Amino acid sequence: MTQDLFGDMTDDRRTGRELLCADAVLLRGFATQDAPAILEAVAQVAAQAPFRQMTTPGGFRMSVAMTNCGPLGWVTDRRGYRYASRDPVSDLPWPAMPEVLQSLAQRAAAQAGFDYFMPDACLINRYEPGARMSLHQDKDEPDFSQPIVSISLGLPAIFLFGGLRREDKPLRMPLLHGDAVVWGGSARLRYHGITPLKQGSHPLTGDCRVNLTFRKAS
Ligand code: MD6
Ligand code: FE
Repeated sequence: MTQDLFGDMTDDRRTGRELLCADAVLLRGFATQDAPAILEAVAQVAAQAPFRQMTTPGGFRMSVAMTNCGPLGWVTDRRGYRYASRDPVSDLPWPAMPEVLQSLAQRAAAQAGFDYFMPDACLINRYEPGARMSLHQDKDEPDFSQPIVSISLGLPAIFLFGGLRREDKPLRMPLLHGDAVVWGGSARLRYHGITPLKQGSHPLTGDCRVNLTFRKAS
């Protein structure tokens, strides 16, 4: 783990900590060491619950392919956005959240000042070149006092980090392989998105970006 490499040094720049805004922290390289194990866990999840492009309530097919693990998974279809305990494709429960993922999310949250984070939902997003995520708020969870932990692997992406109103001009922040973002509190309902992924190749993921977001959804 990155913080162990730096021993007792707590200087923010050395530990790769950047404050995006109040209550949103970027932990550069937090997951780099664990990336092979994380990607192995993602492959195991996807073997049981394959990546699929879901449909928005408005009838559009998302460019990002998604799957989930843990007791709850985020889904969208013509009926709306929600959390569900079963994969609608197979009607089976989502795969259990692998320990390596659970522990990673808890450690990232604790680094950002959220102790005792117990995620019960892990949404896994896979972006191929051209895939994007338009500006949105994460508001399908019942308790906005709980943070969200986001891990980026593979190809880099530009994260759009807006305000509490859709019209607020977003910051553009590159998210690189191994980066973690933890946000909560006053940042929890900020609009955010991902610009269309650029072509490229990453040694661990090939031509894609994988993003994991951990939430308490019950
Ligand atoms: C992504 N992330 O990074 C999309 N949502 O691919 C999100 O939509 C997101 O990174 C809530 C909190 C953190 C995130
Ligand atoms: Fe989001």
